[in-house]
Amino acid sequence: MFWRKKDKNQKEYSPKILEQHEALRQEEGPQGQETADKKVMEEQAAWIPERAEKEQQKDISGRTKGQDKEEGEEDSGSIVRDREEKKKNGFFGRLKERLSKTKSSLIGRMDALVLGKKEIDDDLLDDLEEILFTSDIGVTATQELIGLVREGVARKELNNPEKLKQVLQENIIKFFEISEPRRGRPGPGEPLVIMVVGVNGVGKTTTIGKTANYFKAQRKKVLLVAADTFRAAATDQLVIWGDRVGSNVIRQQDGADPSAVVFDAIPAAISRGADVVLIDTAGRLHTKINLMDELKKIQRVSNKQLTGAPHEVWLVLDATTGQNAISQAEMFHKALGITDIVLTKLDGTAKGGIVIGISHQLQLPIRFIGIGEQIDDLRPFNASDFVEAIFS
Ligand SMILES: Nc1nc2c(ncn2[C@@H]2O[C@H](COP(=O)(O)OP(=O)(O)OP(=O)(O)O)[C@@H](O)[C@H]2O)c(=O)[nH]1
Ligand SMILES: [Mg+2]
Repeated sequence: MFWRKKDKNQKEYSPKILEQHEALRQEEGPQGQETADKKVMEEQAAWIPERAEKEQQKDISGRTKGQDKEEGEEDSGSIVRDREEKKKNGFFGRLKERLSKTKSSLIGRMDALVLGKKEIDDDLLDDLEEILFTSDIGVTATQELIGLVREGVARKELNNPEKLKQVLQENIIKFFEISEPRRGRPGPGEPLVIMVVGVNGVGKTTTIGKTANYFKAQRKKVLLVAADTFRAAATDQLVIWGDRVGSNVIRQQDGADPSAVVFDAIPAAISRGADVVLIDTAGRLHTKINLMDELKKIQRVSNKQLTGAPHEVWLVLDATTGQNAISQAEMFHKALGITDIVLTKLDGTAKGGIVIGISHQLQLPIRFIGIGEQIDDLRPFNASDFVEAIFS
C-alpha cells in the first residue's frame, strides 16, 4: 500500500483538498459547512504530504518536471520541427512502443514466416493460423481471417506472401466496425452516469482516475463514487485519484452497502450540477453475496434515482489475462449488459491481439485502452491507429 492514514490532529492540509471543500461550502451554503468539514477530515486522513510533494513535481501528464521526453517517444531533438507533427509522432510513437511486445509476437513471427516464400500454400496458411491463434486473437476471429485469406488465394486475387500482412490489416480494421451499443443518454441538465465493473485487480480504479482526468480536460465536472466498500482502502485509493484530478468523491465508511453509496451519490451529483458520474465497484466480495447480484442492485438503485442511469456500463479487462478476458466479458455482459470495454495493461504484454478477439466475438466496442500506469496512459481506442501501431 503506497498511502498511509494520519491521525486526525495533524495540522498539514492538502491545498487541493482545501480548495475543493471551499468550493463545496460555497456551493451548498451554511448547511454544507458541516459536511465539508467532515469531508476535509476524512480526505485529509488519506493524504500524505510527502506523496503530494512528489506529485507536485509532476505536471498533469504524470511526467516529472524537467523531463520532457518519455521513453520510446520519437523526438529527434530538432528545434525547428513542426509542433503538431512532433505531438502526433510522440503520441503514435508512444503507442507503438507500448504495444511492441504484441507487435513482435504477431508481426515478428509473420515476417519470419513469409521471408523467402514465393507462394501461399497450405503449409504457410496452417502456420499463419497458429501464429494468429497463439497471439490471443481468439478462435472465431482467427478462423474468419484465415477463411478470408483462403478465399482470396482460391480466387487468385492473393498469391504473394508479401501481401498477406496488408490483407490481414485491412480485414482486422473491418472487424472493429460494429454497430453502436445501446447506450442511454442523460436528459438535459442530468449527469452521465457510468458504472465501471470488472474482476479484482484489472485496473478499474486506475481507469476511473485516468478517465476523470480525460473528462476534466474537456471541462466537464466529474464526480467519483466509491461503491467498492468491501476492500479496505479501496475508497482511499479513489480519494487519492480524486485529489489528483480535482474531482470530489462521494464515499461512506468501509463495509457500507455499495447501493446506499450510489443512492446518495446520484442526487448529490444532480444537485451539484455534475456532468459525469463515475461509479467504482468491487471486483470481489468478501461476503457470501454474489458479485453480479450486488452489481445488478447498484444498477437498479441508479435507475431509481435517475431514470436511465447507469447510462453506460464499462467492463474493464486486463489484457495480460489473454483468453480468460473473453470468458469474463461473456459473464459480465450476460448479467449486466455491458456497453463498452476498456482493455488495460496493453503495455508489457504480448497478448494485445485480445483486443481484436474480444471486440469481434462480443460485438462490443473498445472504448479506451490502458497502456501504462500514468495519468495520461489511457487512450480513446482508435482501430486504425491500433492496427497500424502493431503492423507498421
Ligand atoms: N502497466 C499497467 N498497469 C496498470 C494499467 N491500469 C492499471 N494498472 C495497474 O494495475 C493495478 C491494479 O489497478 P486497480 O485500479 O487498483 O485495479 P482494480 O480493478 O480497481 O482492483 P480492485 O479494486 O482490487 O478490484 C495497479 O497497480 C495499477 O497501477 C495499465 O494500463 N498498465
Ligand atoms: Mg479498485
